[in-house]
Amino acid sequence: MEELDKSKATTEEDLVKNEEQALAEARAAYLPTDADLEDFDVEDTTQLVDDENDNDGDDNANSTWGKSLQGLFAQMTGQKVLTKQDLEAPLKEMHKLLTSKNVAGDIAQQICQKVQESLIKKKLNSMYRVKTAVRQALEQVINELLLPSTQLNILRQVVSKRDQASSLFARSKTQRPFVIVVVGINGVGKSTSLAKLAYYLKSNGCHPLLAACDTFRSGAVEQLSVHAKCLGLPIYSKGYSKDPSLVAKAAIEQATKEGNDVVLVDTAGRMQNNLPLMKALGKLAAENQPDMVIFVGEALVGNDGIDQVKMFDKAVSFQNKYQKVNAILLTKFDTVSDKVGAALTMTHVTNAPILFVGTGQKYHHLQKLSTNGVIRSLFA
Ligand SMILES: Nc1nc2c(ncn2[C@@H]2O[C@H](COP(=O)(O)OP(=O)(O)O)[C@@H](O)[C@H]2O)c(=O)[nH]1
Ligand SMILES: [Mg+2]
Repeated sequence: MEELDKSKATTEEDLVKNEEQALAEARAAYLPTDADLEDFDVEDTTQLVDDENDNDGDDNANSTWGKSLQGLFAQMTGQKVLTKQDLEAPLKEMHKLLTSKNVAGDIAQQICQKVQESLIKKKLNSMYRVKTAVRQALEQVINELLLPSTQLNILRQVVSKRDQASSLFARSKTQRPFVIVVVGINGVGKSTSLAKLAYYLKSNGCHPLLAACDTFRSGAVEQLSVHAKCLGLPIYSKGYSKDPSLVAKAAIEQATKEGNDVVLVDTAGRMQNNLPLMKALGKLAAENQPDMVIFVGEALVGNDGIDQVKMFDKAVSFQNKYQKVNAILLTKFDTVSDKVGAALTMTHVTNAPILFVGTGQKYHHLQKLSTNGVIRSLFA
């Protein structure tokens, strides 16, 4: 109905009024209010999962963790040295638990294997010790999984490139900005997440330019343009049916001239098995050499997530082996709080860290993911 009303708008005044109203609605939907921001901190992972009462001991049998492990390891009370046999049944339970939380089967297997390796032949003489040992072993394994070899801090990277440029070229405006490309299948939240990243970077003193390189899906350019207006940021767009790689290139050139320190490139969603579209993405990556490629996926994705992230990683590196998926952003975390499996699975498959998780539709709904949060969610 609203669509029809809009098409009836005959005078220019009506059009402007409609546009203003749409923008006001978008602002209300996306921009956080002062009250929203009062307790907000992107680093504060307690907002995802409450870590407040976290302590190693876990001797509190009333905690969920305590209960889970009591069930899993009750049979071990009184054991002196843990053997492979002792661990078999409880690890099978742990495997079941992990897969029920969406951890892909073979990743769950590897986690259990590592926990087993670190516990076998350990001398333990009380229930309390078993629980602590298992928790520590699991924490260690998950820590290694979630913090792969490359740690990354998007803000530090953008600022560091900018500072390097300003000292080297004394603001000659010839140094390329930091370029970020978001990739993923349709509807996972790429454009929304891109807007959230822009909000985060702007709030921290950066000057982003949005590049509308989803030249495929009808409405995508307008959607990004609404975000740009809400955020008070510039956008580079050339409409539809254009080669997204060329649009990105032109956007980077404009940002270089205008002194924007970071370009956020939106791309069209595509299924990972759509070869022509995946090739186009490879071309965009090879021709524009982004500093960071972020794979955006839904937190609730199951085993398909492995295939998705692998295929995108392959596509991005297709024409340039130095390009890869550098980071993962998991969206809609607010709708699947206990399904943290995708985080573990995807990080393991790509060795790319989870940059942020999306926790809602507003711009400030972006959070870092803590190991403790993941462990608590797994055993909640
Ligand atoms: N609840 C929730 N919704 C989200 C989140 N991120 C994105 N969305 C919603 O997911 C839908 C698709 O988002 P969009 O950015 O257009 O996806 P794209 O096709 O990948 O660009 C929109 O309705 C967004 O508001 C999130 O973290 N939580
Ligand atoms: Mg989009």
